Amino acid sequence: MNIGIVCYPTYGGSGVVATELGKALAQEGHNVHFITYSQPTRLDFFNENLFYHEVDIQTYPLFQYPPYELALASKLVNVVKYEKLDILHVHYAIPHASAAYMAKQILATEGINIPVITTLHGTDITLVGKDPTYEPVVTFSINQSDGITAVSQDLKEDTYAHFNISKEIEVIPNFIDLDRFKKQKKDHFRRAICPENEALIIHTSNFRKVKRVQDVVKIFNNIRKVVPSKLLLVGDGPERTNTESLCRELGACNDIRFLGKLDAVEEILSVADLFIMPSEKESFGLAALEAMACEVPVLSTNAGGLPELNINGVTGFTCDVGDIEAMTGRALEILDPKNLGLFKKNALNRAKEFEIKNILPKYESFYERFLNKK
Ligand code: GMT
Repeated sequence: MNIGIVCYPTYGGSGVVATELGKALAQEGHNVHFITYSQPTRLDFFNENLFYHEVDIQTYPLFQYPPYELALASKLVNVVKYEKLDILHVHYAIPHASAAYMAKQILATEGINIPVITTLHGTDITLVGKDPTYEPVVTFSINQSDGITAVSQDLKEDTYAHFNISKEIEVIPNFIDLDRFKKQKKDHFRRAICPENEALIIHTSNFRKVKRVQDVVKIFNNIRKVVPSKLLLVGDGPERTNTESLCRELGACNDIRFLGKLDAVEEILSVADLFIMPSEKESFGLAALEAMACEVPVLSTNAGGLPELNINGVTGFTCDVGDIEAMTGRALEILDPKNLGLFKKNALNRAKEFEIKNILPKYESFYERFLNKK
């Protein structure tokens, strides 16, 4: 197949999933064309089946906001026509689904029928999409997609609850590359971070409000009073400064390290004992899956799709959003040496269910359904 993929190319779960999906499809022999405003971060090598088309955004003094959606739609028309694409797969509804709709209409005037698949990732529905600023366009463009997928059952239900969607939404969960995300021997890291063999706790995110990073610090501050431990915070974003202030207020700075945006996060995950994800909303929780693949149990909230990934009492625990006391108790239960080994083993076994080779065929057969209708 000749497949076009549209996504956000920077750091962020939806862009990572889209890029990894494209790479895996290319390995299966499909031609994959990425159409985005800059080179996706994980697309930094040569593969004969992978192509990249940059969307040019023209500025003009009249434009306070350059119309990216129009530039994207025009680029899609060109790429579909000249690269003879069979299908367009857009990740994150805003503005990709409506740009794809516009391109589809333009191509139809030339007798070209391009099926459009939209994958909903989370905030395009739960935070941004349902805001009245965007809702009518989001509803319309989701309904106009030929196929719709969501990364969890919860996100599917949320979409039906908040938008007037007339089509079937297929749940295809996110996936993991176990060749990259696996426990590696990095004992020297562990010795450097935890010289007294303290427990090692980790959180990775984009430090947006929805991630509740300050809850991580509060839970950790309780844990370290019972079990000697260290906390690594990976990532960066708007809540970083407030989180640093909280660490200072709690007098916990010596036990907490901010590592910033790390590419090789699997190396640090390899030496961790517990991953904390206290998100207010989380459609899937890709970062938690990455931790589980490296044999790290997860303490998360029960928000969104998290309980579909993190099995309460098996791969870790799920608690109510903001319940710091409950989360502290559960963290101590996981870290108890008589439990930790089993939680680690269960986390890995659960991650294996999401291995890319199990999920890729689901996308391929989903595409086929719409190609056959062409
Ligand atoms: O979590 C974010 O802020 C980034 C966001 C995105 O769109 O890149 O992540 C969403 O998509 C990921 C990939 O499908 C999911 O694993 C995340 O759970 C989801 N984030 C939220 O729902 C908050």
